[in-house]
Amino acid sequence: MAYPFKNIEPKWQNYWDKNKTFRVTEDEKFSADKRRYVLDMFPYPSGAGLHVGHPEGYTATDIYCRYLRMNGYNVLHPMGYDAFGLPAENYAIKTGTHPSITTNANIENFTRQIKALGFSYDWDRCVSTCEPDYYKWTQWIFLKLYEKGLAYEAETPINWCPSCLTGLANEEVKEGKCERCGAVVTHKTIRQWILKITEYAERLLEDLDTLDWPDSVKAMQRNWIGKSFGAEVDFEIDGHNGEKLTVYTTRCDTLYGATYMVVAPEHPAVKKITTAEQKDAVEKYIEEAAKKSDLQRTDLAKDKTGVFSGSYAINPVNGKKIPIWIADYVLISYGTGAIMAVPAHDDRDWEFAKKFNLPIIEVLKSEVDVQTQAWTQDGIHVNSGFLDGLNKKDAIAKMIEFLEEKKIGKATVNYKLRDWIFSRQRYWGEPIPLVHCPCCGTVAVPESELPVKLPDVKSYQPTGTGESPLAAIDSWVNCKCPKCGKDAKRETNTMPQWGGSCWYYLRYLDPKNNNAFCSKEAENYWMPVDLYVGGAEHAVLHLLYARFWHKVLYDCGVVSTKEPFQRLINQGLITSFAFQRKNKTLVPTDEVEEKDGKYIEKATGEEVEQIIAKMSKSLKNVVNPDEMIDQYGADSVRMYEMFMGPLTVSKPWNTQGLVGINRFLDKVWQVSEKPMADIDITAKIEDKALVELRKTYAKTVAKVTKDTANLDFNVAISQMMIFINEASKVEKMPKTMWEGFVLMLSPYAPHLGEELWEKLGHTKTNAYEAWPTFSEEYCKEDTKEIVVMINGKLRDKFEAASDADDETLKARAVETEGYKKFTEGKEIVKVIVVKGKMVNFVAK
Ligand code: ANZ
Ligand code: ZN
Repeated sequence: MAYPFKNIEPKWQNYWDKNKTFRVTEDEKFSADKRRYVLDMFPYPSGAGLHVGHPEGYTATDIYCRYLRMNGYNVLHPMGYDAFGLPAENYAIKTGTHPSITTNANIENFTRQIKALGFSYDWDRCVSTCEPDYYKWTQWIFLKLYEKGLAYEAETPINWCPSCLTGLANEEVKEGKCERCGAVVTHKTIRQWILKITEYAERLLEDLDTLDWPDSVKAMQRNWIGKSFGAEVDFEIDGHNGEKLTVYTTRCDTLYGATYMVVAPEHPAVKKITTAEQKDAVEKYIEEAAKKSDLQRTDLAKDKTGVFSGSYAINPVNGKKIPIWIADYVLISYGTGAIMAVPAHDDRDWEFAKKFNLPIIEVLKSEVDVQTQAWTQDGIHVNSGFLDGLNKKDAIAKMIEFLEEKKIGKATVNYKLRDWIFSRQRYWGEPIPLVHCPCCGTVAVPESELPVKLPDVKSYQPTGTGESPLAAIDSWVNCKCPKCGKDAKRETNTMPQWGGSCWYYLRYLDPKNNNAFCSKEAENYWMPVDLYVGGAEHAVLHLLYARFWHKVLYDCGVVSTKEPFQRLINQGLITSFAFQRKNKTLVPTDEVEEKDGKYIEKATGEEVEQIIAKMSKSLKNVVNPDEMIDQYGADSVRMYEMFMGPLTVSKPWNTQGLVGINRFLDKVWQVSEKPMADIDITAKIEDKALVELRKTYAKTVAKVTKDTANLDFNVAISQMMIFINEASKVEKMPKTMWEGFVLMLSPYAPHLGEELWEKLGHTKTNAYEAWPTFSEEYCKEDTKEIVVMINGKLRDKFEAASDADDETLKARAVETEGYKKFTEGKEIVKVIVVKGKMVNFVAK
């Protein structure tokens, strides 16, 4: 018999909604160690609706939160929407529909879908980043950054997407292409608002050590911040009256092997060092380089290009004249924008030297011939004057000492991290709350005038000139200067989507507060986030930006923790099956049929191979959660996603597996239809099947408890399946045992859990019932009946392993009802344990 999930699920969803079962407050009854903040990465409400990837992380946190509540924790578990962003705006451009209309419709759809999965969110705390009473505080935080000098305006060449017509952050450029639309990113020089994240580079790096995060994510952040220890070395330009060019190098030990120098095409010294004969060639080269992205320029695989400047520099250690080249594999934005090239020991320099026939001099004893290949590993220095005989580490130290003493260089640290280009020339984002006044310059909008609301516009089309569509609305742009009252103009740039998502976890703490982004009390009560679960794609962008803002807020004294997210877990990607032909091209799933265990492409009759791939519209292998819920129920979908494998690994969707889970829940339902018996499961039991079941139950309690706490949900589910198999065999079900099982099942399949709990005669939600416990003693094969005596009288009995030690027996005895009843108000003066027989208490 199938269980009636179609009735059960809406019933309990309504119950939770109506009773606000999961509303949570800053209740002082819970001590600090009994409070938990468990956070999901909030979704962007796209028109496509929820993806099966969303419920994976959301179910995991939901199970964990439900488990925590049943273990006496006060749990904050909120949900909201990252609602600004380009898709809604692009849709507005096409259709004229205001982005807030599409966004709100999408939010409604997402909310319906999320609620249909039975997650235990406190919906009263739901936030949406595009609401004025939310972005008021995003703007407020921006002003904090501005006041602290961490937001500045600059005319700089930025990454520019020629298709989205907007500037992009470095983090939004993937392999030289726009992360959103795939267009090749170019450079454009426009007025920008930039956040000084570089000022926090060291702290962002150091504090990673304090976090319980996946090593891979920490490594990605470390690489992104890219701290490197090196030296700056001054090279005199030959024939320029002692004028110098400074290079940055991490290998100053190789100075004797520097056979040429390279400056970036944008380097300010280029004009000065370019000789008349080389002028035309240099100018042409610079023009070409400007068209390329940084990645195209530095990629090792790319053909090296460059041009000789006509000038020479003097190598400060040996006085040799070396040519100065201009080449785009040196970036203006890193170090000093100039390098000393050591082709014998650096791959890029080697490629370049080979191409342009520059000398290659070995300065570390190499295991390869440096004329045919660079040697980049350690070695003993040769041809290096006072460094000869030293290894790399010692040679670097000695060289730095030399440079500093001669005042021609110094040890320095560099970071790859660049300041964060924070303005976007688009409509659907938070207006940057600044005013430009002809008298006072840039003026912050006073807090009392926040939020600076987004005005309605007629055309959402980006201007392409580097101005946002807001610039066209005179009535909005023209304003009075908050300082002097004269005519002024509003800043028309908006913030990137990251702005709103940088701090949403703080707004959940106190979402309706009109006087502050959140109250100090709420912040103190909940922060930091104890567990944050989301996709690995946010390893750098969102997680780095949020950490940065959090640290700024910490410095402002408005948050109490240095880091926002103490523990982070990335859920694995849910993939899907797809098919490929012999030539490796892919076939959409609906063009393939199964015949005799083989997959055949319908049109050609050829056999194709089943593979695992990302879900994609074009392959027609996207799984729609709505359909799955409709066919198998939300509890099945939740449990299946947890049963697919460990939370953090990538796993392919297979609807057959979902069917299996659905059958398991049917079996649970069938067990619940058995007669429930009042059997004391801690006493001696004769029925063999029941003794076996008790053993399994003890093991199930132990395993499900441990596995749920450790987020090993797939293993916990396996154990529950074992229990249900055993339970199917008995005639009557001991009621207390069934209650325990139902409670353990409830975080996983909450609708069914509530229904079974009600069937057992309970009248209110089981969400706050105590998590079951049961002695592991019952797992043991060989048990004895132990009697509990109080002052010589038999008061209770329990089962224990025949080899259980005195301490275990004592502990078990004091848990019995008989003990509790007959020792109440008395003092135990003596305990006598007879192994395998009895525990006798002398009470006064
Ligand atoms: C000489 C040298 C010899 C170098 C050698 C390396 C190996 P990281 O570790 O990433 O900081 N470099 C410096 N500034 C650069 C720029 N603006 N654009 C491109 N390359 C630049 O890399 C530092 C090394 O990258 C520096 O050390 C420099 O090359 C190069 F056997 O100097 B080295
Ligand atoms: Zn003014």
